[in-house]
Formats: sequence, C-alpha cells, structure tokens
Amino acid sequence: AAAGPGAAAGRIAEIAVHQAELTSHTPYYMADGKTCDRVTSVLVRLTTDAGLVGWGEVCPIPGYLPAHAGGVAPAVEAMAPALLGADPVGPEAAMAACDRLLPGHAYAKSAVDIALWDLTGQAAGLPLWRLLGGRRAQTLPLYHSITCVAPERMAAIAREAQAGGIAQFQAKLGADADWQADAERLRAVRRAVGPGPLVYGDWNCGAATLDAIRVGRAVADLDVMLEQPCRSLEECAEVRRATGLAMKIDENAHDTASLLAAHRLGCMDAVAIKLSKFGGLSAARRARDLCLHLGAMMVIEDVWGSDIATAAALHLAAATPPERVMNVCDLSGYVAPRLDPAGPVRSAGRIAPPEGPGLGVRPDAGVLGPAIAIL
Ligand code: 0XW
Ligand code: MG
Repeated sequence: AAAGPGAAAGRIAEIAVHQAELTSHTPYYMADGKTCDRVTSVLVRLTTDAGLVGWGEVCPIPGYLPAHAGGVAPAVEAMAPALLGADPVGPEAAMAACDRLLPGHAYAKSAVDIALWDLTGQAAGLPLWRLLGGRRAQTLPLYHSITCVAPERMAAIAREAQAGGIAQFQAKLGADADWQADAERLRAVRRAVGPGPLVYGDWNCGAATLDAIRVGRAVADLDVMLEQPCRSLEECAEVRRATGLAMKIDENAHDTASLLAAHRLGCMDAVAIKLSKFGGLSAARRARDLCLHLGAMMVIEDVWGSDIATAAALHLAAATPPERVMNVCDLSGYVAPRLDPAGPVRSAGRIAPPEGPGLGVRPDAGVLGPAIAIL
C-alpha cells in the first residue's frame, strides 16, 4: 500500500493557525457539567518553500484538561522561531527545538507535531502508519461513547451502536451526582448488549472515592470496567482496590512519569493514549512503546476533534500490535462539520487509517475560516 513518489520537503516557510467550530450530532454530557456540544478545534498549517502543506489539529474540551483552544495560537507563535526555516522531516528534532523555547503546552505542540508528521509522510510518499512502525492491523475496533442521560436511553444508544457492529461501549457517568443512577446506567448498558462486549463507565474525574466505590460494589457482579472515576491516580487506585474492578486511566495519564506512576499503583489495566495529552504523534508513540512494556491495553485516540486528529490517531493505532489496542475512536463521526469529507468512517464497528501519503486527509478549504494567525 505504498503511496505516490515522495517530494522534496524544503524548509518550513509559513505557519498558519485556523479554527473550526465543531458541533456534536447529539448532546454529549459528562460529569461536572462538562460537555462537547460545541467546541473550538484549532488547525495548524505548515507550508514549506518546496510547496508542501502539512496539517495538524487539536481540539480541547473546556474544563476537561489543562488545555485551552485560545492558547494554541500564542503557543505556536512562541515556538515559531524554532520552526520557521527548519527541516520538517524527522519531527522529533523540530519538536525538541520547540521544547527548548516553550516547555510544556503539550496540547499546542500536538497540532504542530502532527503537521510535521504530515509533511514527513508526504516527503517520503508514504502513509504515516508505515513510518510509525508498519501496518499491524488492517482495521481497528471502535468503541462508542454514550452520553450520560437516563439509563434506559443509554441502553437504547448502546443497542443502536451494537446493531452497527460496535462491540465496546463507554458509558458516561456522574452527570447528576446520583451514584445509584450511575450503577443503573452500567447495569442497563451491560444488559442491553448481552455478554461479551466490553462495557466501561467513565466519570471523567467527577466522582468522590466514596461514590465510585459504592457504584463499583453495586455492580461488582457484572463484567464492567471503570474509567478515571476520581481526580487523582491515588484515588483511582483506591477505587480499583476497593471494588476489584479493572480500571482505565485517562485524564491522569499524559506523560512518561504519569504512566509509570499509574503502573506502580496497579490501576492501569487500560489507558487512553490521546495525542494532545502527550504532545502529538511523536510523544504518543513513545507512550505507546512504554505501554507495550508495561502491559496496559491502549485506547489510541485524541480528546476530541475532526478528521485531522482522527486520522493521526488511526495511523498510530494501525502501527501498534493489535493485541494491545483495546480500541480507537472515530471522533470525526461525532461532530459536524467534517473537515475532510473523504476521511475514514466507521464500518461494521471498525475503521482504517487513510492510505494517501502523510496523514492522507486535509481540511476542505470551504470549511475553515480565515487564518487567525500567520507567521
Ligand atoms: C474525551 N471524551 C470525552 C471524548 C471521547 O469520546 C472519549 C471521552 C473520554 O473522556 O474518554
Ligand atoms: Mg475518558
């Protein structure tokens, strides 16, 4: 599945930042009043003096993580001296130069790093999955994320997704701070999909250990996993110990140190490798490799976004040993507009990365507004 011939990459001559407002197809509620109903996605476009154009995307959810859509353009401006005139091929070198100018700000770096990988892939004439380790799986299993509403409504959403081939279900919990309703949500979704499919409940940090333990014990007879019930790793580990239920860590896993800490605490049966938590494909690939060693099952995705973020994560997931890829997410399927209407879509509960060189997707010019920054 080699793509077309490579092109001379040239040097980075221009950086542009665009925004797109993404609206969820259906309301999406999480604990603590968080929602993805309408969010700003930020697109970074890198143009080289050889005429190549690379794209990156980061879409923070307000209140979800220390990441802010309005912070991306100033962060990119701070990194611009390391990028303008740089060779984009081999993104880790350019990102190391960015790290020296601006420590931290992983979310803003994620969009830059993805755009560098897009350029690198185009220069090589290869899809990114080939550069990130080679194809390990033709298609990847998707989960379906279920908004936190009434238990029977969540069960109906699960059944609908299952009819389309989905076999993994993430039930959002905690939107009404009613632990008995959360137990019923897990019970209703578990019952709806029958034995076999993976069901897990995600509090997005919104539960006290007391409530999460009560829920976990109330459903301890069921085959369910819990995700990020509380704000800290220590609290999540406490919930895992007290309930005996497997645990997925999401918000607390964002770098090498936090992955090692979660592993040491024995609470990382699964982990969300979201590109923008770690700082893009380069950092997520290092996290992927560490998790292969630590033994955690991985969800390879991003926080939110449309076709650029989705494609980037799918390339990394397709290049990861499939026995450790728990699932991936078709973020672009939850939101409008599609940035690239030709981007990958779910089919029978699975999805595949694009085949073209680089990311293999690019935003439709009509969808993006004018650049908010050009450097
Ligand atoms: C980041 N989310 C809210 C969106 C994705 O669907 C998954 C979810 C999470 O917290 O895991
Ligand atoms: Mg989560």
